[in-house]
Amino acid sequence: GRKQSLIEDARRDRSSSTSSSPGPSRLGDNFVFEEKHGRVPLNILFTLSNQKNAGFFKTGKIFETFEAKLLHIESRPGRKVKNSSSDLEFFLKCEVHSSDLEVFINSLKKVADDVRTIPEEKVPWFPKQIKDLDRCNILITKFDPEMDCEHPGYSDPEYRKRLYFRNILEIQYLSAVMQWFIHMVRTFVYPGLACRQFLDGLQQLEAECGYSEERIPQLRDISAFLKERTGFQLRPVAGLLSARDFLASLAFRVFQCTQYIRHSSAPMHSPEPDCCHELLGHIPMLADKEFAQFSQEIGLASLGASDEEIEKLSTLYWFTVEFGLCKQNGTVKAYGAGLLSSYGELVYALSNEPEYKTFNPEETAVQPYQDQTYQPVYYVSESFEDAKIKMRRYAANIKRPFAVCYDPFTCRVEILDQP
Ligand code: HBI
Ligand code: NLE
Ligand code: FE
Repeated sequence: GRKQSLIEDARRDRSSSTSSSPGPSRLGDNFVFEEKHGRVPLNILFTLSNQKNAGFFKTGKIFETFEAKLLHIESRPGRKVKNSSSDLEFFLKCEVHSSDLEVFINSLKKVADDVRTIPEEKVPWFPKQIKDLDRCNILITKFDPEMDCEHPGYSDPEYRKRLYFRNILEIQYLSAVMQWFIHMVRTFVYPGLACRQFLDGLQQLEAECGYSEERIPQLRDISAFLKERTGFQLRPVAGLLSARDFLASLAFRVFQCTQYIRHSSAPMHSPEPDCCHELLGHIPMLADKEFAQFSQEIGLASLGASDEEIEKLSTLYWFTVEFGLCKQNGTVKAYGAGLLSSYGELVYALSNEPEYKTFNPEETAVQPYQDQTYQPVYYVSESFEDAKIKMRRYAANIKRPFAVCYDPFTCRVEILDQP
């Protein structure tokens, strides 16, 4: 009936139109369709001039005729055209039978002005609630004592065997590290180099969480401790995760924590995270409210972001959470966990050898870095607060076709569409 006659109209139009107008046949190139029951998703924008407001119902008729499934509809004042009062602009999301696509659009063009289609954005999957983090499990094998002759454990078969299971069995050694570390923190060395938040956090961990020379603190206890302070919890992980998966967990205040320990021949620096790095670098910092929030905000900004944006966010994470310096009472102090857990690099970073740059997210995000040895350049922020504000501003400018909002009551991420 009516659909058939529209299709015939469209055919006639197409044969009479000149090739200078590419028309909707171009559609096919612009879309990557994922067909659902023979229907394809379509986002359409059109305007209706004030005089033609009744035209809206004509567009509705077309939707009906083509059995298009309407998913979302929105109107807003459009551009002003000459002296007419303002036009209305409509944004619609729908699903149309793929075979009808061209005719459908052409029919709309007859009753509405400025009909445009916008491609469906392809958003990478991301977790919406804590249990989805089970799917954030892409492990990256980067520092492998089996393959890499530079690895301090390469010529130690015992260590290699242990690391194969990614477990701490070297309890004695971890005790020794803790003993040395706590000593350094208590003496004048760390107070001169580490930021106040770190020293406070470590003191609390000693007083309340079983950090000591004699006892190995258990992940469950530390997790419960953090949960009470800042809502962060720990989750054991076998090694380096993909940046996307690692950052996503931060959005839920979950920190992925390695279990194995570095080789005892190189206690001062390990290129990869190990339990010394997590326990003595990250955990004291995560007990600070402001820092916890800073970490979560990086995580939230990463959800559904493009690969390029993930790369930038992970670089920002690197130069702040891992290797950040900030001023406190006029002196530069370390707040990055990669520095705090590595006495070797901590002393180097606060010597006058490396280059310092002022933290500025746009610039820092594209600074190349390596993870084999000490950093040649460190970013200094005026204060913690300053880094947080700048990072927030940066995150707000990341382009995503939606906004996310964390609900602390349900521990879920809510998605707000913003076309
Ligand atoms: N995975 N387990 C673990 N720990 C990290 O610190 C870590 C990671 N994956 C990626 C990563 N860090 C870096 O890319 C950050 O800059 C995001
Ligand atoms: N270099 C750090 C350390 O030795 O503890 C670990 C850095 C992990 C990114
Ligand atoms: Fe780390």
